[in-house]
Amino acid sequence: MFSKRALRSAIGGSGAALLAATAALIAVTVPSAHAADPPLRDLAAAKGVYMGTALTASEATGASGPIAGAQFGMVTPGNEMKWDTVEPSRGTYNWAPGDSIVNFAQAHNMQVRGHNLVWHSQLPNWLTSGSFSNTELHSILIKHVTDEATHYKGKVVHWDVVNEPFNEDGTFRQDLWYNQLGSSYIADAFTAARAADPGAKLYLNDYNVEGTGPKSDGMYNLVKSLKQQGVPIDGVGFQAHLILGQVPSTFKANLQRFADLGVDVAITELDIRMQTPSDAARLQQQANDYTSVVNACLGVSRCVGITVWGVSDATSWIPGVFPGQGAALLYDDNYQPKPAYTAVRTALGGSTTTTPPTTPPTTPPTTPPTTPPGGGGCAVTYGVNQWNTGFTANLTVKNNGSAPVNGWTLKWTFAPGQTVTQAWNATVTQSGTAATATNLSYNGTIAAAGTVDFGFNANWSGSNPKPTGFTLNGTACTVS
Ligand code: 9MR
Repeated sequence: MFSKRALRSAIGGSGAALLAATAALIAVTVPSAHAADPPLRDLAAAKGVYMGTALTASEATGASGPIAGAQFGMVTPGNEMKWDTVEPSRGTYNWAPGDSIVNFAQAHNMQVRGHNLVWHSQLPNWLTSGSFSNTELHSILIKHVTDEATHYKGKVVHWDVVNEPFNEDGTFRQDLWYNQLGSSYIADAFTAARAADPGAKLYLNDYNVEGTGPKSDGMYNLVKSLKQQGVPIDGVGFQAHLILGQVPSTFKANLQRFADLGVDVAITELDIRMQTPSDAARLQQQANDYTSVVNACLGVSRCVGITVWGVSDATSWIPGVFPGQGAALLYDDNYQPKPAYTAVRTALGGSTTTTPPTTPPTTPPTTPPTTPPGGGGCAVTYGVNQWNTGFTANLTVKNNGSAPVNGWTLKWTFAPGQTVTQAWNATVTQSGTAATATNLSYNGTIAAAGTVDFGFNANWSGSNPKPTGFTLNGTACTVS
């Protein structure tokens, strides 16, 4: 059957079809050393994780933009959803910067990690110098969380609800929130975020918590207690602003112990800084370090993805904060991929030797229905690309009705020997020859006369005919 990771259906993985199709092609005709590798986002999706990047609005319109759109399936706004940008004066919201990142994401078929709702930093002056009573501060906090999560409802898949609440010794940071409201501000923020956007996964996020130690222990104890209290926390983000040669050896075990509390884990702000200028030895060490981080995530089934904190060394935050250090990302100052890029690609199952395409297509080609049936019902187009004993299927499901379909389940019957191994843009389960695909959170609506695409990889034996008996929410579909 399926691994848990495969059943997570490759978040952001619409391009996995391209990967699989490319892999199929390679297997038959093309020497792999010369094949253009799929982008990181597709390699990650094929592993059941996402690969993301931070992006500021100015980076999105600059040289980082095309790389981000091509290589990454998730985007975190670098600054555009922080309090000082979003609510520069009390009760007045400035959504345009954050919206621009959402629009960029949608234009590039990426998902969005919202960052962040509550933090001690990048707060507007009216808030930090307002001398509010505890009661008033609490209501300001809840209103901000509610209004921002509501504005981005359905557009943000993960929220960093509370960012960086810990001191290095694992005690709570003495910031505006803790000092006036006590640690209960954390639970209250999660509860408000869940009420505003029940569909978003809610994360606690911090740095220097990647390996076990006092700070990580503090976070562990908090997550355990939040879970015990029934506070709606779904995930823990490990920022991973790391130093060359210092990837904690306990990273994977630490991720696993949090996952064992019943939360997802994610690497949310990865960069690995070094003394600059870089040299070949440092870049190789960095490549090894990136490999270790990717492997730590891939080794934990509840690790859902990895976000690097920016595309290029040219615009990274690091030299401004750590003078003399930098070169921490996957692309150099000239936007060229570094050994670390190749290392990440290899760790995600890509090739070790090829030069990545700079602007690969991000959306797999889809085949529209060739014989649209009249009237209501549905039409399935089933495209297959097969080799030896495996195949990739890309399905387009058309709603021929005059009303939207909200939430969809497509069922069909395989031939004996056809077994799905991995799906994208849907959750696919199988019992014998009976298969069921259901929508993910972001593609549950099929407009009237609209379509939805998903796909899967599978094995076959004997013969590999087109499956039969397709039904959409119980209504029979034509198939072509
Ligand atoms: O990348 C962000 C940078 O542009 C800002 O100047 C900086 C200001 O605090 O915040 C950076 O992002 C931080 C993130 O929001 C939280 N974790 C640490 C990141 C690096 O400082």
